[in-house]
Amino acid sequence: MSKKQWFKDTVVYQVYPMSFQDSDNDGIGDLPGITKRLDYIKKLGADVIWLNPIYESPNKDNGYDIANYRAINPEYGSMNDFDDLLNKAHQLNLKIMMDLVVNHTSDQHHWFQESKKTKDNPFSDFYIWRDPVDGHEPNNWLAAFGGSAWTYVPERKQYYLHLFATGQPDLNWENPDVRQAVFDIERFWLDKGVDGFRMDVINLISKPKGLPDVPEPATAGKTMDFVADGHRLNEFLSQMNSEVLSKYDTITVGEMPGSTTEDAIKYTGLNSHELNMVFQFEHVGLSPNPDVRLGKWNDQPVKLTELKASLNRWQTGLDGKGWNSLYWNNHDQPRAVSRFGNDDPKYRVLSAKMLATTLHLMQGTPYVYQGEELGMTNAHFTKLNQYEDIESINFYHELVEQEKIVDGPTMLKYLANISRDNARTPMQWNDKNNAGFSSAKPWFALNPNYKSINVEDSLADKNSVFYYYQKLIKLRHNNEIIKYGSFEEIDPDDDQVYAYRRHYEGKTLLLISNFTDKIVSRDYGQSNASSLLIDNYEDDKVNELRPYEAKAYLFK
Ligand code: TEU
Repeated sequence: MSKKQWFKDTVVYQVYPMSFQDSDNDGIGDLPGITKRLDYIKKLGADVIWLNPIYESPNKDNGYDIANYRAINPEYGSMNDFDDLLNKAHQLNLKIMMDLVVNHTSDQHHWFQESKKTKDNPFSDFYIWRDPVDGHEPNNWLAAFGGSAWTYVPERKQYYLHLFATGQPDLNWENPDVRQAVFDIERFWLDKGVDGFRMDVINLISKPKGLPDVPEPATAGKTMDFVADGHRLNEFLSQMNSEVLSKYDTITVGEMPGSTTEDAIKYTGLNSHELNMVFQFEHVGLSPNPDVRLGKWNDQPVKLTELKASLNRWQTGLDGKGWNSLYWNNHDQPRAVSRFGNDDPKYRVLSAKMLATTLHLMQGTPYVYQGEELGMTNAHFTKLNQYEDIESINFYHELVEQEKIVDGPTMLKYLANISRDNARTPMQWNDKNNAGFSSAKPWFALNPNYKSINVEDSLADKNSVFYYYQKLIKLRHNNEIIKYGSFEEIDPDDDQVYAYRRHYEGKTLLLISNFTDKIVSRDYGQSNASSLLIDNYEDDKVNELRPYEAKAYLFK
């Protein structure tokens, strides 16, 4: 494997700094807190740490609105704290991946502060400004966090585009000065020794020519799909790669809402020289509400056959042509065991291990979101004032109070099922005060189940989800067939069991996962296997699959 391809051998651990570990007792996670916990991440076996944004920000979208790309948010610490974290991580042979948010900045960034003043200053064309059309917004695009994607600025007598919050103006990537400014930001962090970037909604940076309306009825989801994977995206990513990324030994992943496998092959293809891999959204966008105006806000479970069809499409679609990221959850998604498994105490551990086995034996680079390795669950909030996320709150007000599309109790059920807040409750380190996250009142509510789901208890239990993840990561590190094997789907229509094979250099790996709480039996020839690689029941009844049982076999 060439030096440049080490991303195929790695497992990434995602840290949401605000909720990971507080060290200065202000109730907010910080960089020294992460440094203090590096040994824990190393013990899990991860190779890379993805840090959600830690830059100076007014935090209208928890750091995804950056006001200064070269300064650390004081709530997280200083640049010296960052340098200390980076050095200690490297001493432990852990790489650091930063979150690069360059589709938009904060409206408090000095570029925007200048841009909005006049039409003829050096930053006037750094953003996407348009004249009113018949006294209204330039088109019918809607923003991902509610309302129009346009906001009027009287000083300029123009609207500016923001695909997300009004405080997140979209950068104008058509402007070569914007691209060079972004490349300089990347060089700043890469020259400090950072090992790569997760690029936030990077497939939105090339806007469609003329910014035409989306087909009515416009929705936020349709707007994002309409803008995604624009006509100059490959050009911009190729320029970024040739001018910056190719000069360093980096790992890069592009967050690409709406991208297809065909798109992903263009960005991550073996000869594409753009990015290493993408975060696609198909499998986490399943079971949307039948009413398109409600988008993702739904409480229906994901159908296994649809989940299999989606993941299998990406496995077979990129096999030998590109590279997948593998993830069940992150800071934008509900907790995996609640969404795809079963967080009833009777089945939580088993189904968390089953989900991990199913994902980690696929082809691609696995991402573990903080707490996923404990089997942390959704928060199961019941009241609106328990929510913090701009997306949750904005859509409650828009869909319940303004547009009256859904009633309050129903929307609260949808939020409990799928809001981003589910992923942002503080990390659960122990069963003591504030779960060991902080000695001050945490910025966001703890999940009360920290009393029974926490790191300390997990490390003391050899059958914990933590040690199971550790085993899976070790299996990946030590088995080429897991890293590089091809993918063969089995029985796509089976709505109880997920099974697939991997093939590499004459060997075959067989994965069989029972996604139900029933005992089922399946025979894929596992009795002829040369060895059992892993089983979340620790013993094997061969053709019988107990509730949420997952196992993998090797055939030599
Ligand atoms: O998310 C992009 C994105 O598409 C998500 O907002 C997703 O569509 C939504 O959360 C689904 O409900 C990235 C970041 O991961 C997210 O945290 C930011 O809020 C967003 O971009 C804007 O920067």
